[in-house]
Amino acid sequence: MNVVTPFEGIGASVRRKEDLRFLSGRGQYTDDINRPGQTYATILRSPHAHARIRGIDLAAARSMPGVIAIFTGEDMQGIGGLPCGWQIHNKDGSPMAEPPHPVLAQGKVRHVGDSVAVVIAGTRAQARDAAEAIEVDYDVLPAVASTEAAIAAGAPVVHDGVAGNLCYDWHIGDPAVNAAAFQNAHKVVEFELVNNRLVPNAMEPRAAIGDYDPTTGEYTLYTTSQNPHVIRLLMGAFVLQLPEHKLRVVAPDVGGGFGSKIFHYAEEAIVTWAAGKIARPIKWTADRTESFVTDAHGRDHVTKAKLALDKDGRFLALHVRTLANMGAYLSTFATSVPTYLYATLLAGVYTTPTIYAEVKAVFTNTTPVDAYRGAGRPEATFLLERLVDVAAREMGMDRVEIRRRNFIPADAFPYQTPVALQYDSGDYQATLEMGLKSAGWESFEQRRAEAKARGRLRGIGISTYVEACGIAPSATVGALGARAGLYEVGTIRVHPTGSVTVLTGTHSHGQGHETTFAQLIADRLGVPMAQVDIVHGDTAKIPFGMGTYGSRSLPVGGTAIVKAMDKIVTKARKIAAHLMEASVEDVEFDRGTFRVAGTDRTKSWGEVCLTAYVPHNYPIEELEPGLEETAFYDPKNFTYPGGCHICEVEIDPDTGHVDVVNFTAVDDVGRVINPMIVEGQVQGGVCQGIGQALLETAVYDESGQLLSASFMDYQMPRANDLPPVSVATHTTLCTHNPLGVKGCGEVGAIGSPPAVINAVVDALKDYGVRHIEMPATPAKIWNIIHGSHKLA
Ligand code: MCN
Repeated sequence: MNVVTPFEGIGASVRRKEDLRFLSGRGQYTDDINRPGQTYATILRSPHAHARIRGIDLAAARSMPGVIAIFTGEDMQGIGGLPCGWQIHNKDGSPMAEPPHPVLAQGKVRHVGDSVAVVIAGTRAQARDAAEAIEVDYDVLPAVASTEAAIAAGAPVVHDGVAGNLCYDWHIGDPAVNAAAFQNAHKVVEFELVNNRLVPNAMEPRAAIGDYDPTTGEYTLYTTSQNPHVIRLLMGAFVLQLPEHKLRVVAPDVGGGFGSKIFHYAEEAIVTWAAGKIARPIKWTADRTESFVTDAHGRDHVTKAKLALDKDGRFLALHVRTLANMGAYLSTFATSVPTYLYATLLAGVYTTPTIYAEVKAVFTNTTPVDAYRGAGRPEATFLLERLVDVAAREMGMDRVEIRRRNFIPADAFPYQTPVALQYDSGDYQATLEMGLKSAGWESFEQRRAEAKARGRLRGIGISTYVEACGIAPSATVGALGARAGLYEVGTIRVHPTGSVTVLTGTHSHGQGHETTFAQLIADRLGVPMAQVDIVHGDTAKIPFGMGTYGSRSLPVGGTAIVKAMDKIVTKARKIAAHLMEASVEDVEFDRGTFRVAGTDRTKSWGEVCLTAYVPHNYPIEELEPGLEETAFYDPKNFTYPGGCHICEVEIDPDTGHVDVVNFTAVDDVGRVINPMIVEGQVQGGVCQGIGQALLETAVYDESGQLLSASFMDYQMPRANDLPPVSVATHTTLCTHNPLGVKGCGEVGAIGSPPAVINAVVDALKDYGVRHIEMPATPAKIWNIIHGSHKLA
């Protein structure tokens, strides 16, 4: 029992424990759950982007077969709106505009897909049929869909009382210092770009089941969430105003989230509230089209930037103006994305002495926009890494050399950036050199020439990045406007036979926590992984938790588990000392064995655990029986993964199609717990980055219709779009958590898009291309090649 063989601890590429369940079809997703007496809900959604509701006629729908109840916004008038979790302040110190976000529309709809009514019936088909029979009298209003149009004079107003559709006008940095630095520049490179809007598209669409027990007054919500405790907090405190002990939120297996399942969505509140009204369980499951128009979208920035350089190519100053689209309502964490997750990352891996960034967030008649894998950090990285490439070209410098010249040196950590963050560790030069070697950078021109001989255009692109994750110190985020703490919770329950149950406040929906967290236990306590269960996703079982996003689960949730283990070991050593009649100071513990230092007197983990629960001959006055401990951990800082991504592409000039032929990622994610899982996480993120760079984009027409609202029109990456992704790690330890770990869940999506576009621009260098907006579709590229220029 005590000897862990083969090695399953930190650093072992152990296969994922959870995969047996998933691969054998035994996963338990929300839609797999059925409650006795269950009914089905369909949400009637607005077909218009902006309209006043003159009236809703429910008569025909009410008489349809199987209909149990229909509710509209009028029925939910006493219910609170969906809250925004982060308050931003304007430049002048005034708070942002925070218009209400009703659960069901109150008199007006503001985006296609806005929820108008809920129909509850005996079957899903009956609910759908009845929803179609509802007559809504809409007074259609002019809509505004594009980010830039939202602040143009005379634009339709999304929310009465929000002038100019401006949610906030925020800034960071000292504008005067910044302006002065531009005066001394040898060269100023100006650049504009769009960060394209993405639709998340997790494999499992969102779903929710509301249940109510009239005998106890308890509500249960089963939901596809990344953070059940946060949903309970927001829904209980703000929307339904229920005491938390009467509300249980269960997030069972979840088929991917990528950020889109962090937020508290209307449907969760609707089914929970309505279950109380009809005293029967209600299930709602989104179809794919519904997901396209209701899952919070990602990115959608329009940016103007300028970079000042001295004659040697050293960065003197960066100035950034960004417009960020919030969509029609403020989704839970939307406001923090273009501010504290974007603008604070604009130093990147460089020593730029002064940075000034101004961010205006605007409302439009589109689906709300919020965090999507990387959230803010991909937008910052894309801007910087494109800008650096453009600057290199315009300075006549080598793309690698300009980066080397401006890197924060490895001996400069901790490094205070001019945009608030203090990076604790990193070695950007080392990851760059590893990346160049692994990608065969030096021999690239030969490959370009060979490709040219075959009539293909070959290019190579590089991106060097840093990101901030492991979110975050509660005091810091609280001072910046977060309305929640961002600590994490871990409970270790050691059973009498020595097996272990871990309760964690994070949620695994593809990240492999059931494996890597069990590895932490195996490594420290010496308990084989097969005897360790990781429990997550149920507010009735886990004391509390802030959930999974911002690659925080290992750095924050994993550390809470380590802290709980510290407490377990402290108590277990006391028990061992008692058993061995030794002083506790003399008892050492190493992976399952307690030993009196310098002797051969030992006690096994199993003996000590049994004694804790069978306390015969036990100093019961001094030591409570049992072996279970809980720890809350609030980190001192973010963690700062960084690295180098290199992409190689070939373009077919006849079609404009881009083949990604090679992708190299070298990432510093601190100490690696499970190299295989880290590799998978990086590869998954890189696939999403390639999707953003080459394929995906949400297209709205002027009236606010989402034209790309199905897989026919929104191009997700498929296997043949993706190259083999070579992943390597280079470790600098995080200095403020005991494991030395940094998050890895988003790095792939953060580093990759600029590497891809830099490669595409490089492949097209003979055509005078300065920039190409994402996605770099065949049509855009064909037009570049066959427009004013011909293939050389
Ligand atoms: N890990 C490790 N060693 C490290 C860092 C991490 O072994 N140095 C392991 C962790 O123990 C964990 C996994 O890698 O098993 C990811 O850890 P972490 O970086 O802490 O990220 P989170 O678990 O908090 O996951 C969140 C992150 C985010 S923000 C998005 S978005 C995302 C992602 O993870 N969504 C995903 N990866 C995803 N993967 C899948 N399959 N599905 C999603 O929805």
